[in-house]
Amino acid sequence: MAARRGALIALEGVDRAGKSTQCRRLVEALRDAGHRADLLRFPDRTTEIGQLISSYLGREKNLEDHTIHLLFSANRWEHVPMMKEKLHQGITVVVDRYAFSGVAFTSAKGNFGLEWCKQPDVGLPKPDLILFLQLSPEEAAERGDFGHERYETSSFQEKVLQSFYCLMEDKTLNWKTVNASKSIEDLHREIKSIAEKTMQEVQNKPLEELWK
Ligand code: NYM
Ligand code: MG
Repeated sequence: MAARRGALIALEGVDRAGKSTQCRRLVEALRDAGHRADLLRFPDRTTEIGQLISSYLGREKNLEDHTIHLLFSANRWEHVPMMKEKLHQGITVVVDRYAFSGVAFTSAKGNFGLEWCKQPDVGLPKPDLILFLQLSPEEAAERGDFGHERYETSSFQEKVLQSFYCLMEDKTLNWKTVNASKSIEDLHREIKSIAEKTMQEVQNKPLEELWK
């Protein structure tokens, strides 16, 4: 029998929904429970491509809209060999944002169709679970000022949310919406339990390809 594989779990949602906190908590809790788990975040600003992305987000650099979209995708692809290796070794990989942020943010710019936006990410490892941390734009605003990076305005985030809703209509993907206005602790418990159930369910199933 083939060795059990790890699960690929993505956390998505608008800015300030608490994704990074919940990703960290999830990986810690899975490790404490004896599972092997690793955290990845996209964009990964540490690579050469990631540094370009970071200077774009920080407005030090202007990049044409298609170009930055492709760089975000390339930043995912450069991690694919390592992600596959981990998953096949039985390590669960938790990703803080994935291709869905890529599509939602670019398509929120208005002059991009969803289909064009999805193409560069077709064939990436398909997440076994996508947890969508749902928070209304009003609640996000109540969490204090947005940062100063590109995209960090409530009007843009509103459009991003609408794009996420379109992506969530795809029933070939395992989207689970969780209420991100709950306390960190309650949300963590809910996420951990959904994640463990998924890990159990997919351990003997092949890893699939996204949007293929
Ligand atoms: N973002 C993130 C994109 O526009 N496309 C992508 O493919 C990804 C992964 O980058 N506002 C946007 C969403 C965020 C910004 O993310 C930086 P973070 O999680 O704040 O570092
Ligand atoms: Mg941010």
